[in-house]
Amino acid sequence: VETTKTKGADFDAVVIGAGFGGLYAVHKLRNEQGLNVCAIDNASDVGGTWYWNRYPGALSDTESYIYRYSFDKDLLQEWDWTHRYITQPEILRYLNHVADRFDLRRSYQFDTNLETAKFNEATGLWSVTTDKGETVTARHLVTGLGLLSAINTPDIKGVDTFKGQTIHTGNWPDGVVLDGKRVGVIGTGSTGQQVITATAPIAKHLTVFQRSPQYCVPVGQAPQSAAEIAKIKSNFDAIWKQVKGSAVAFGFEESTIPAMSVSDEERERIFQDAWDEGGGFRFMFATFSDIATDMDANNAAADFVRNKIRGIVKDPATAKMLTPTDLYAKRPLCGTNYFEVYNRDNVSLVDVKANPISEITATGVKTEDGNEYELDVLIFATGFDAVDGNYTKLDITGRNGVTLRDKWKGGPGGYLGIMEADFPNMFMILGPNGPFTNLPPSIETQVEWISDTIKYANDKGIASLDVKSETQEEWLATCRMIADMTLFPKADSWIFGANIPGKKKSVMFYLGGLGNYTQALKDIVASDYDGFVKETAPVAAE
Ligand code: FAD
Ligand code: NA7
Repeated sequence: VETTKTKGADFDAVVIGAGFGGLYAVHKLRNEQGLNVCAIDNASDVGGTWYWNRYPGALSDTESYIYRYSFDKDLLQEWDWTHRYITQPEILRYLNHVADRFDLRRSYQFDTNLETAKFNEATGLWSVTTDKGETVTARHLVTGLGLLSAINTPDIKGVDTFKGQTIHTGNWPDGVVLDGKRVGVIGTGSTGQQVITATAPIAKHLTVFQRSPQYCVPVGQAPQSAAEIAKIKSNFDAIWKQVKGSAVAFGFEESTIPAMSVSDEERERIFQDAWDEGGGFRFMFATFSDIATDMDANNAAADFVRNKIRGIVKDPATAKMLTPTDLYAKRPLCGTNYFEVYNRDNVSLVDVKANPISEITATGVKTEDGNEYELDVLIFATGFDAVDGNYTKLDITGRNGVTLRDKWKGGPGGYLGIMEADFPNMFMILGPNGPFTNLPPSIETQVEWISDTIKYANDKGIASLDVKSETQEEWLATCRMIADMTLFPKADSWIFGANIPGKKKSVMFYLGGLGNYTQALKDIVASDYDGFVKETAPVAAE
């Protein structure tokens, strides 16, 4: 029987979320530190992103061998994969296996939503209330609410009148039948491209409603042989060392060569090699060092992809609609024969920037030019209120009655993507202004730091640990400075919160790379948490 070490509290820690982040937090805090942990998720089971996003075609575009945990050597050896990239069902199976293997499920209460969390300054405890009407107290609150988890369904007139089936990709029910149906997809981001590619061969007709065309390169999906997998497995120590020391943590060395420093032929060859090898992050970061920072380099990469689109798509008018003219500075996308889809007779493309959707009717979608598209199923691949979306919809109250929602009105803050000044003992996983990478290694890095920090606080009898406002401000200034050195803020996307109507565009990531980020975390520990407010009374840990 676990006993609570925190005097006067129901639990030592409450963990929210059963994705990669929350699961690992429960393992670290409960299994390794012996803390008494209560965990909840509003889903019916573990998986997070991979529980919810069950749409056909859902795939991680991080390669299989590094879209996983690295913390357990046996787990790395025993869990197999078959292809270079893993699909949603495989990732969900993996996370279920992890939950079983580390006996994590018994700490969870599923189908339970966190509604309010309030910090009590007198006791140094968090009081957490759920939609089941339960309230529990704990010293530490760890939130793995997900950064691409709060779904965004645009408020389009008549959306409730549609008589067919309406589905958001991020809340995909089981048993959806698309075969032989007239299917509409709104959205052509990463998710839209995946669901479009998977639906085109089975739908009677697929109508794609595109607002902004996006660059897409091949993902390079292919079976991986037993020999290749064995080689990776024998090399995992070196692989993780490289991944965690790199910038984007996608398993390749980022290029150090500026695009314009080589001849036109050489540049074309390097882009072609990356196109043939596959991978969006690889195309953006392994080809040249300055595609995300230099206009000419960016344009060269963009031009290469634009030419490919013109070469692939047979109908010139459709090709033109599919060809982006803006910067190549959103999250880089990749897929399997995405542009080829538009050569099919049963697929049509509607430009809803030129002709916005005016309303959704009982039978389909109407655009402003008066055209009507009759549909049986309407799929919203319209993305997420990313990063802070799951936080600002909750009532989270810190010191002096300040709420996170109010504090982040002008755009989210966040220290290291983990903490927020005035919210002591609260630790976010993938909160605002954390690293922009392949995420499992960043999640692990954050959860390990959170776990070490909680241990530090408990060992020292620190009742409440808070980051000083000035420490946080310095971090945010760094994040803004690095973002401004890149072209990313110039493109409107979820990375800067520009995809949600009314949301203030702001810096939400540390774009300095995982290696530098990890060093920043280590420096904090080495400085004995200089830059933090440490209150020792009331002392709780026994
Ligand atoms: P999540 O997996 O999002 O888990 C958060 C959980 O918390 C969810 O189950 C949610 O329902 C629950 N929750 C939220 N609020 C509450 C509340 N108030 N009460 C109770 N429970 C709550 N990342 C990559 O690195 N590579 C990829 O290729 C990649 N592909 C992706 C493809 C898609 C379609 C999507 C949506 C995301 C992708 N991601 C990818 C990002 C992915 O979200 C992360 O890699 C990772 O799964 C995040 O794990 P997490 O535990 O932080 O959050
Ligand atoms: P994204 O990348 O935010 O894409 C959403 C798409 O939906 C994008 O094409 C949007 O067009 C489109 N959209 C959003 N609202 C509307 C309205 N009102 N009308 C028409 N079209 C609309 O989300 P994803 O789920 O694809 O990907 C998110 C991340 O998850 C991805 O990067 C991976 O990391 C996994 P817009 O471009 O805004 O014009």
